[in-house]
Amino acid sequence: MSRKAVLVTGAAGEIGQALVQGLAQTGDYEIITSDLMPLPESVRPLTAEHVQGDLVYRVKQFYDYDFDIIFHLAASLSSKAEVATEEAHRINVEGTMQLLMLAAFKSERYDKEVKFLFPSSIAAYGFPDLAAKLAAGRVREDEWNWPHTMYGCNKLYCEKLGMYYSLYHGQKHLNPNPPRMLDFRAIRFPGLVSAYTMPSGGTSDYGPEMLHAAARGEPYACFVRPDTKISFMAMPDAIKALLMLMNARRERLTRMIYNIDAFSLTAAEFRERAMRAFPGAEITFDPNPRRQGIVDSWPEDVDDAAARADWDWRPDFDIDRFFEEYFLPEIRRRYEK
Ligand code: AKB
Repeated sequence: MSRKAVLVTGAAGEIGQALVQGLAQTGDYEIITSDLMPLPESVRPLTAEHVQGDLVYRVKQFYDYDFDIIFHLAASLSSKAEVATEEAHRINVEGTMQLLMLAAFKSERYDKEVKFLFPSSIAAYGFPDLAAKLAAGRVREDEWNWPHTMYGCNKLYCEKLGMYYSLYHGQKHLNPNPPRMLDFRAIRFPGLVSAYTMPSGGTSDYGPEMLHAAARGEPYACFVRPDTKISFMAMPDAIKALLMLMNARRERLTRMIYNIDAFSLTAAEFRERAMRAFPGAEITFDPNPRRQGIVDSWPEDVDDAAARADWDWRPDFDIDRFFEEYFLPEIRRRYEK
């Protein structure tokens, strides 16, 4: 069986590196990557080609390739996007639009539904104030879609663009014999934590930053209050979810945008777990009002019933398994070296 051609943008980022490894393990894909940065040596041998540069200007180059699947991960994350809003809009929206146009063109031209996998975010939600967040509890996909950040607005809008290109582009669905349209699928990710890589530019970064600092024996001042609570997930579960959604049968999917959930915890609980594992750790709290405001607008927890029903989503790592079976053994091994 010939291998499917997959494009992974943002491949040098946290999700990108882990996804390339996950795809490569299956042996079923020819992996082409792109990123502003060179690919780290740990993943370079797993790919057929890496295109380095700004996606918005590089996308034309990809019209020569025959992709079956596109994972569009390149993005400017929430904290960074808030200080460079115009640039974030260009990267997050223009980059996505260019790739959607490419996928739409390929789908129609070659009469195949190019799959377009998009990592959206809990940043697509937005509560007017903390009281509303606490009262809401677990939110469903169509609730509270009022993001407070440029990044959240970009993600929500790109979800809509993906749906448009999948269903209505050029109003072609009204043709008697409509052409093939691309197959858009998105996951709203919570904060992700990897034992191998560090996030940069996000606002959920306090979780992984705190744990990595504690493991390295460095002091850490957490930029949100101890009571701040949002959902988090182990990176291997995030990759599992992307691969599961990629493989899900289209007839089973009742929506294009899915929440997924693993565990929620407060910053104080993160600290408690870090102190238990690394008793000498120095972790203090020094909230930054802007970053605090962003996390206060995100849900404490999300309802992932649709993902569970439609494509059998279940995380492997709840909070205990995350610490005991994934993060702590891996990070100890890493920093002991
Ligand atoms: C961020 O903090 O911006 C991201 C996210 C939650 O999408 N990690």
